[in-house]
Amino acid sequence: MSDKKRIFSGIQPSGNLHIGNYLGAISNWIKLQDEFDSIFCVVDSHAITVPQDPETLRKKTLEIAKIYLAAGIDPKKSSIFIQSHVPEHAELMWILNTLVKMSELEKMTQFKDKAQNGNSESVAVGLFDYPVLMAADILLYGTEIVPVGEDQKQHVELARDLAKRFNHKFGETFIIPKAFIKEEGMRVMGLDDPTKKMSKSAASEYNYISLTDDVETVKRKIKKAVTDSGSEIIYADEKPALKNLINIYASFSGKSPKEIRTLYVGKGYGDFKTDLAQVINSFLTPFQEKLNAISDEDVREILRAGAEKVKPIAKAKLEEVKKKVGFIL
Ligand code: ATP
Ligand code: LTN
Repeated sequence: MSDKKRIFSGIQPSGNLHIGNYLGAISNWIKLQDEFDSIFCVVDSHAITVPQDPETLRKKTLEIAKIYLAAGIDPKKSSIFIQSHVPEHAELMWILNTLVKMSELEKMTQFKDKAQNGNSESVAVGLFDYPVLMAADILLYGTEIVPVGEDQKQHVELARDLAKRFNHKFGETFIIPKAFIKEEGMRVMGLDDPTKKMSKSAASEYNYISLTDDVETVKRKIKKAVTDSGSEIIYADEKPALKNLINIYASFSGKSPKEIRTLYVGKGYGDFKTDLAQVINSFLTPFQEKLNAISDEDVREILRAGAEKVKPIAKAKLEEVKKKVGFIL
């Protein structure tokens, strides 16, 4: 491809993408795609680690790709593809599975959260193995940088460890990847509970603002968002709910938290929330117009071309790996 450094990232086509996914991940990718050789994946194989309705999964897979495009991922600069279109991911995962220890996977916080604090009785083996598939995604493409939200740092660390372990055992094969986490707006918290991250699998829709929420829904959700005691607009760790709302305001308006605080001196939560909904909507309305203008046919074609472009890279790396472990090719 080119001599630019490679970045790789992905999002699961499960649930509704929210402003946390946008601010923590996608918005970051847009800027990076000029500087790096970029690959963005819709990770459908990861999505089925928890039960999915097949029709919804198909619809969401195309929707995530459309969201990438509407947000500004340019298919001329970046490759966009569906994970299951490149079976090398699953093959490499199997080989990496033989290098990872049960105890390493048991430590993963995402697994612990999703398996209700380690209650592994009722969850699929695929959910346990999720980080190894993610490591395969990353390592197959000689990825140097993995732009993700802070919650994924532990998974990228595992990919690094597995790359080093493989290299040590079988000789230099994988590039050691690094997580890239944006400082500001990196962790958007739930609107109904500022102690937990905004999440598309949250029980209540009042936890998140979806990228497809309409103007009225945004107003309603922001109005219902929890705030801290007091009435002043203050940016402080002791006021986590307000801090989160100010961070969201700052990310979408380009203003600093300090400027926002000054704007609302002498004003109350009501004024602040009305403006916050407006700030979010002035991002979402044009974004949704772009999103709705992309047809299923167009996005399918982009995804097909994306898979064609990345397949040779994945194939070559997997072949190298198979040779090193002693498979006959
Ligand atoms: P779920 O809660 O269902 O596991 P999710 O909302 O965390 O899903 P993912 O598909 O796991 O979404 O994450 C996609 C990307 O968005 C990842 O890079 C992740 O770090 C980032 N991300 C997810 N939630 C947030 C958040 N609240 N704030 C910032 N970034 C986030
Ligand atoms: N687990 C990631 C999604 C993901 C990913 C990847 C991110 C799957 N494979 C490879 C970066 C690189 C998440 O965001 N939940």
